Amino acid sequence: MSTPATAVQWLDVAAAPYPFRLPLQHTALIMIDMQRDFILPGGFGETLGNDVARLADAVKVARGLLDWCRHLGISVFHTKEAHAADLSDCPTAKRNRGAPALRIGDPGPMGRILIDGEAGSDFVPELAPLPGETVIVKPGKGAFYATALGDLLRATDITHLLLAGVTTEVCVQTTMREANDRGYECLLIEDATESYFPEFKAATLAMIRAQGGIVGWTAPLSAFLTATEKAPW
Ligand code: C5J
Repeated sequence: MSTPATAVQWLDVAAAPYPFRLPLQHTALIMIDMQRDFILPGGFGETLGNDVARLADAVKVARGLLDWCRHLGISVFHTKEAHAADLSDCPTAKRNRGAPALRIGDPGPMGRILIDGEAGSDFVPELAPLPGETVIVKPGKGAFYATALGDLLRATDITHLLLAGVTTEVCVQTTMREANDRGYECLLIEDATESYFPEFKAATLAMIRAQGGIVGWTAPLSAFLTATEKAPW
């Protein structure tokens, strides 16, 4: 059955702590920091001492989510954590934190670490943005801090967000909390996000959906796919 251009199409996703209802035309996917610097050897994640291989499965699931959102016409935003070449947007505290093998801005195997425009800061090829999709370059962990994301979502009447990306307890959780405080209804796709630390991922998912969904909802990609298959339109 064809749908009038103005009719909102609703999806009911089996989620925790209870079903998540989203209006397709007012929903955006926020794909967070699927960059070589976090996912591939030689990048920022590995210089911090992490096993980046843990993220590979989430990249595959995120690709499925991305394909499905594109198919449904859901707006797609890709974020990347990256800094200006002169580091003017990188707080000294961030650069100096810890004892990494390479710091932000240092030359690494994929170019300067976490610098916008360098190969390492770019997206992994399977999750590269398509023309027309928005790329948000962010200097912090949250995608709303010091970016135009909030203005762009407001301008396009987005009320609901699907979230995916890396890492679960850092940039994904920070962004979801920022979005929740701004009044967005947020669903984190559980298997399209990953952490270098399995226990941190589990704790983040539990925190998000605790207390009646104090930060939002979580569901596996399969639940989102099933919801679209069951949709009456
Ligand atoms: C981190 C991120 N982990 N994208 N960034 O430093 O989660």
